[in-house]
Amino acid sequence: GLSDDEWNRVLGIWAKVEPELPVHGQEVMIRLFQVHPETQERFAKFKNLKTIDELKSSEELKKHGTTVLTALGRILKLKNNHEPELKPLAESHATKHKIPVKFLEFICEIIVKVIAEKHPSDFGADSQAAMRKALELFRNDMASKYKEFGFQG
Ligand code: BLA
Repeated sequence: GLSDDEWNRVLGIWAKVEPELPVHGQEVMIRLFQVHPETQERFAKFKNLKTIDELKSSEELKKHGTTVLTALGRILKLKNNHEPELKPLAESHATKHKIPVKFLEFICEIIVKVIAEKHPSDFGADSQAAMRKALELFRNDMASKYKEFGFQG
């Protein structure tokens, strides 16, 4: 688990992300699709967006980015007690969307990078390390729930 200091760092930077959640979410999704194009194929509603301009002007993509970061924020705020919030998410991702753990790794790394770019003076090495640890906890628990739902991930 994370220490109190680590959780304070995670929730401290999250408080700076939250006022502009849609902007961060949109950037995360666009970056994910650019760096790992195979992830875009998983979205029936986004796979036809070809250019960066199309991605940027999609209100639906911005909305999805907001959904992602809103769910993640709720999970982070529950610290180590995220199981009730995680379970339905793991279920949909295991049985409906079928998203490999590898893709969760991709998006988590991009989330750290986007926050680092947007908040250079508030997200130093120790805070980045704490966030990586929190996201690893999230992924590991998603992976073990995946198995309970019969998806090897
Ligand atoms: C949908 N993803 C969702 C939903 C939530 C999240 C809350 C809507 C409710 C549901 O279907 O359960 C949450 N998505 C997240 C979180 C992360 C995220 C917390 O990416 C990351 C921290 N889901 C993934 C990844 C992909 C993904 C890595 O975690 C793709 C590479 C796909 N999520 C995905 C898809 C949907 C979805 C395809 C359905 C989208 C739709 O058609 O509405």
